[in-house]
Amino acid sequence: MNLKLAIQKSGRLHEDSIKLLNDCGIAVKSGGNHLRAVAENFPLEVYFLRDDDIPQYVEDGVAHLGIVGENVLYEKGKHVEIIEALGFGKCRLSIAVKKTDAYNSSDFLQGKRIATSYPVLTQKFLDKNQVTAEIHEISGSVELAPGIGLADAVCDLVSSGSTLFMNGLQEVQTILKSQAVLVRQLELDPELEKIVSQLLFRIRSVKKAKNNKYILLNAPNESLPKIFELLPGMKSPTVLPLADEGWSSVHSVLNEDEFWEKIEALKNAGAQGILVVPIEKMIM
Ligand code: PRT
Ligand code: ZN
Repeated sequence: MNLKLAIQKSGRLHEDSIKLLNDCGIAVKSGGNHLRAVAENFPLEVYFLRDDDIPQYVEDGVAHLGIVGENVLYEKGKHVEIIEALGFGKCRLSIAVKKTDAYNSSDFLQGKRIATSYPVLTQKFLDKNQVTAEIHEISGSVELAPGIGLADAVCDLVSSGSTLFMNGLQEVQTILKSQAVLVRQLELDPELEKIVSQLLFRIRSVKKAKNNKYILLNAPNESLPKIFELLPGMKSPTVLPLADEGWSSVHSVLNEDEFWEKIEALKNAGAQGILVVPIEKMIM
């Protein structure tokens, strides 16, 4: 029995989705013109679809799992369960107005026309802020709408912000922060549940490895207590004596978030010859 996973056929989430599977040791070839690919070494079939269709396919059980942006997922409002945030495809859904407009609060939008591909999320935002505005649903190039007089504001996805900027718009309020997530059908056959657990275990190991670095350093023995305090490691750091009397080599794992702070503190505590190495997998 194969687990069926739906991913984007082409577009911003496609490559990262394939890469995630490959990092998990699952060999799947990128879409091309195929609708479906079977993994060579894991009980998985991958379906290549428009991202907008993925929530529905997973709700219906045509696919058991899907990788999709939270923006699409919440807009579609389908009954699926998020099982893991994947850390790629990060963006935000934001309100933007003309650069020359003074926007102080959502009251600015009262009675205005807002162009968006996300009518449901936009309406929810307006309702929450008790604003009545006219929503114009358009499927692409939303950022052009104010310039051609079709709308006064937009509600659109932003990552770097350069698209808004180039179209004379300013981002004024974020209504949703989004990233790609792994979703599943609510009810699954026990045999498929097992495969989901295996896949999830691999995904989490890959994610953890990405967020951590392996670190090796040398230090005089008298600095070791201070250095141990700075190093959480997986359990406790590995310490090996150096050929140089009175010196040790310390090996540990550092989290990406606190990486530079810790390196600075380790240097101040007496660490020398610090080596930092990427980790491929972390099995906890
Ligand atoms: O064909 P299909 O329907 O599958 O694809 P699509 O065209 O609907 O989606 P696609 O490939 O554009 O995006 C897929 C998903 O990527 C989105 O649903 C988001 O979850 C995520 N994502 C991340 C983004 C962006 N970043 C992003 N920047 N989706 C769109 N954009 C747009 C943005 O709106 C702007 O127009 O990219 C443009 C560049 O953004 P800036 O801010 O960097 O200029
Ligand atoms: Zn789409």
